[in-house]
Order: sequence, then structure tokens, then C-alpha cells
Amino acid sequence: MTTPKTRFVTKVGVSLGIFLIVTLIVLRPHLSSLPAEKRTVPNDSLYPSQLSFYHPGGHVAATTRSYQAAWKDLDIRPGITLDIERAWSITTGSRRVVVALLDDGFFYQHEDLAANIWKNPGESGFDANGYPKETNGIDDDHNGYIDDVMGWDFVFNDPDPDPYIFDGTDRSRIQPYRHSVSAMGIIGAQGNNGIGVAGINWQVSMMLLKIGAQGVKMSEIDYQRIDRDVRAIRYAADNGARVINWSGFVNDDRPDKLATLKDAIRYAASKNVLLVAGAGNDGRDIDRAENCLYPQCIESENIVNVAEVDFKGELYEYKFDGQTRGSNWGIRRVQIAAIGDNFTTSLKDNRSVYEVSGGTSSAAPVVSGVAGLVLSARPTLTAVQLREVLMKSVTPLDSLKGRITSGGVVNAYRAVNLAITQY
Ligand SMILES: [Ca+2]
Ligand SMILES: [Ca+2]
Ligand SMILES: [Ca+2]
Repeated sequence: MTTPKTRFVTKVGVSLGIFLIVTLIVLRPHLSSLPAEKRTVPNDSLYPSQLSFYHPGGHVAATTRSYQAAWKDLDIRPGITLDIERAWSITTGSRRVVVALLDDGFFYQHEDLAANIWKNPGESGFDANGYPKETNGIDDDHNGYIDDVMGWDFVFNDPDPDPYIFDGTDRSRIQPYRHSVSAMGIIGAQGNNGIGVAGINWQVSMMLLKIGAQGVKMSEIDYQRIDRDVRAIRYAADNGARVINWSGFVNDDRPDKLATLKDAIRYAASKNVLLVAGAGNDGRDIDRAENCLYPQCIESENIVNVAEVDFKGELYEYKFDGQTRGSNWGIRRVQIAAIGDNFTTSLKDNRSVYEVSGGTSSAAPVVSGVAGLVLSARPTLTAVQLREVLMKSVTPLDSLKGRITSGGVVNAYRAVNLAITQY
């Protein structure tokens, strides 16, 4: 039998329960966005040298390469690094996310990269006759490319995007190039495997699109370059890439050729592919027409141009022949910044080594890597949403106000957190 008193207590209990449930439902998005203090630290032997990924700030003597002792004194501004360890407590990346790299050529045999190279599912396994699809000389997935298992060599038109290139004008100067090796390591060196470094994505699929060198003879225009880039971008868009990292530019401004490049980038936008490009290293304002670079100055909602900052959070700058050089900027055309100096994978005498890379060529892959990490947690984001997430989650810096659109430096934890709580 229930007395009025017990009925009252029951009513209070039920009301309180409903109140708590409603409160939890209302507050849930806010609770999950509270800063997770949990940090995830990988076991890679050289991870302690990856200061751009996480460091609390202060003075530090940094190792700059793995193959010969070399140190550099650094003053790190607190809050400037990627805050990656808190991001890794949410996600460490996924092999389902495909990040394409447009670069000169690729040392994909590197000990800390080989596991994270894209494997085209349509050119893997065995054909009806029992031959491996990757070497059977047949275009098994009917995409117009024969045996394209990890990407394509658009210079020599073959399935092997190896690091051997020529300068676009002189075929006798074939040599292995290492420009891409740092970008690959920043985006996706295999993490937590005990050796080398950790990529922003411990696991990811890197599609390798070899477009040749741009810098051996800077004064000469390579008239085939845009055609190769156009084919590479369309390949990426047609074969499942969600991000394209392009740490480069074309030195050809013929309007009809640039129009084909713009069409390819728009095509990539229609397939929800984000194109991340380095802002360039001339120390100039690329909003000014006379300083324009391409693809950087092409207008499209799926382009993110990346400026480089140093460990103090200043736009990277140095003097060369009495002239100021360093990262380009542009309040309209450069959207975001990242630290350029990253300790990561490299190539020396055909060996796998590790060292600090720099320039906007190394700042861009930081943003591409974070874009990949965000997609591993929220694969349904459109390219436009992904760009918005990256820009909204920056760490704002006074030094970047008025210089770049977002006014800040990319932050992996805030980006992943924003994507999973608000999208
Ligand atoms: Ca094929
Ligand atoms: Ca085949
Ligand atoms: Ca590793």
C-alpha cells in the first residue's frame, strides 16, 4: 500500500530521473566536446624528435637528422604545435581514407612508408587465369590505366611512380628525388610500429601520382606539366581519393592550359576531393595578380592554400641575396598556416633516413594529413565542410591576422573534435 508520502517520494524520484535524462540529452554534445586530457603517444623510436606534432613549449635542443648527429636550438611557443596527441586519443587514421600526392616521384620502398601506400582494389588479387592483376598487363578495373596498383607515373606513362625523374627538358639527368618523401611521412608514416616516426595518420592509403620535377631548371617552362597535372587530378578524383596534396605549382600561365587545370579542379570538387597546396616560398602576397601562382590562384571552393610558420608562430621569413624570401601569404587566397619544419621520413643515398624538412612543401602535407585524420572520424564530410572544419578549428595567431583568411595555424585535435561534435 502506498501512502501519500511514498507517492510523493516516487513522484520526486521519477521527475528527477526525467530531469536528469533530459539534461544529459541536452548537454551531450557539450560534454563530448570537453577537452579530453587523454594523450596518445606512439612508440616510434624517433617520435621524441617530432616537435611540430606536440610540444608544450619552451626552449629545446632539437635533433635535425637521423644519420649524423646534428642539433638546433629552438624556442617553441606554447600552443603552436599540432596538439596531435589529443587528436590520436580520438582517431589515428584509417586505411579507408585515400590521400593522393602529386609530386615529382616517390621512394615508396621507405621502411616507414611502404605499409601505407594505396593499393588499388581493382588491380589487386588474381584474374580469371590465375595471374596477379597488378602485373597481368590488363586494365582489370577499366579505368584507362593498365596495372595501376599504387597510382601512376604521368611522366613516363607507366604504373611505377618511382623516384627517378628528369627535369622535364633533359632526359639525361635522371636522378632519384626526395622532395615527396617528407610529404609522405608527414601525412602517413606508419605510426606505433616501433621504428622511425609517426605520420599524422598512423594508417592511411597514399595514392602516388608522379608528375615530374619542377625545379631543376627554374628558368625553363615545362610545357607538358599542366597536361600531366590535369590527368593526375582527374585520376585521383575518379579512383577514390578524398584529399590531394600538391606541394608544388606550374610555371606555365597560358590561359587555355590554365583553363584545363581549373576544369580538373572543379571536377575534383564535384567528387568531394579537397586540394591542399603549399602557398609557395617567394615571400610574397599572392593576392596581388603579378605574384600569382597556379593552382594556388585558381578560384575553387575545394582549394586550401597553406602558408608556413616557424615555431614562434611567425610567417616563415629569411634573407637571400638581400631580399626577403619565405612563405607566401594572401588574406583572400591563402586560407591556413602550418609549421613547415617537420622531422620526418627522407631519402639519402637510396636509404631510408629521417630528417627535418621545411618550406610550404612541408606545411601543406600537415594540413593534408589533418584532413585525412578528420575524414577517418567523419567520412561523410563534403569537401566544402572539410575545408570549413580545418579553417574554423585553427589556433588563432596575431601574426597571421590580415595575412591569411583563417588567421591561424592548423590544430589537429580541435579539427577532429569540431568534426565529430558539430558535423
Ligand atoms: Ca586499371
Ligand atoms: Ca592489371
Ligand atoms: Ca614509424
